[in-house]
Amino acid sequence: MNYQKRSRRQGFWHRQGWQMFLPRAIALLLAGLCAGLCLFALAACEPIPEPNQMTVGTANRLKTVLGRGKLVCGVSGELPGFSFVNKEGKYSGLDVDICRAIAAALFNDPNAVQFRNLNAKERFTALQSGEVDVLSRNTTWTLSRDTASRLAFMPVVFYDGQGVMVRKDSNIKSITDLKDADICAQTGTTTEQNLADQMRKRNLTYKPVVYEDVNATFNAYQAGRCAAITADRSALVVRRTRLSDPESHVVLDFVISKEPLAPAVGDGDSKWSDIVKWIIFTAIEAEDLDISSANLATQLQSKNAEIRRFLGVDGSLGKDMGVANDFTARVIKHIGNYAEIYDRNLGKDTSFKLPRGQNELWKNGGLMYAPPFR
Ligand SMILES: N[C@@H](CCC(=O)N[C@@H](CS)C(=O)NCC(=O)O)C(=O)O
Repeated sequence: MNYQKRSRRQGFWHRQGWQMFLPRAIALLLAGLCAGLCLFALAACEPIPEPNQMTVGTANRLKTVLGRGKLVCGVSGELPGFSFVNKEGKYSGLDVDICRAIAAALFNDPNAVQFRNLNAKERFTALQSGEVDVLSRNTTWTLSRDTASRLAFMPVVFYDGQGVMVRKDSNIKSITDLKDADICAQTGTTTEQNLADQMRKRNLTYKPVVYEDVNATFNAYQAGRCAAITADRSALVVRRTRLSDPESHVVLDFVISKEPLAPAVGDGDSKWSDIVKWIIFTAIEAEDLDISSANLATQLQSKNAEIRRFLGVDGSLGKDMGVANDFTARVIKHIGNYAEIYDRNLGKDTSFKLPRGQNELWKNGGLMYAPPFR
């Protein structure tokens, strides 16, 4: 009785002698096998993230971009002056140049960019899912996009406002003249909501005629399906030039909203957002310091401490941020300063000839301002 009790208490692991060795070895083997199988099962059951999901949120987007050897940039591709792809597949525009500036800073190669055309509706999902590294697509910075849509907005690259285009012979001169009009607009934009707010404020009824595609929206206006079309003013100015009879249309003087257009990156990767942010500020600061692609070689020899630090000749601003110390010089060499970017895409060197207006530097009465590079 005593024996039985003891042996049961000591149990399997406490038996002595070779008779007891065999079951212990089998048990150890089984335990090992079981642990191995469990680990295997765990690895198999763990959802393997899609390559694009792996880099969202807290992940290291810089590492992904550098590893890939090129930047994936979401643009419209349909908006001359901002992002437009011609028949030869060549991209141009202010938004395109922002993508190229990032590639220049990271790879010393402005062409290390793969562009993705995104319409208004698709653009945020493409960023949230990690399909694009940056969204550079005439996108208005708003509170809900910044927070609920989980984007991180970068510095504003174009201060815009919503406008209205009509036929010159239409007698529509002001917003009140739009009473009971059919008004064309693109869905998935801030445009629809702004129009509704402005019309409600004045107790004016109207009929929104909306399309998901920008070409469908402008074609509908051209075909006379609406008396007016509303969009960002810059977009109206550039798209007007593509109508079959531009001179018969006018972009009215008034502006009904604030549309600060800014690139965006996904939320939660502050290293990546810092890098993109300071690459954009580089173009503005270069204009502020009178450094352009034309005089860069001379400016690199400057004795001015501010210029030397900015261009990475002295100090370690770039290196400390995790990029090449001469990242600013790379941007200026390949893309130029903000004035050069503006002039060649929207300003005096183009057929649009958009005045700088609010997009002048702060010291010239505009809103373009870069914090100190120090
Ligand atoms: N800035 C506004 C409007 C942006 C927008 O998508 N505008 C249209 C109308 S011109 C456009 O660019 N469409 C081009 C496209 O869908 O590719 C926003 O962020 O919502």
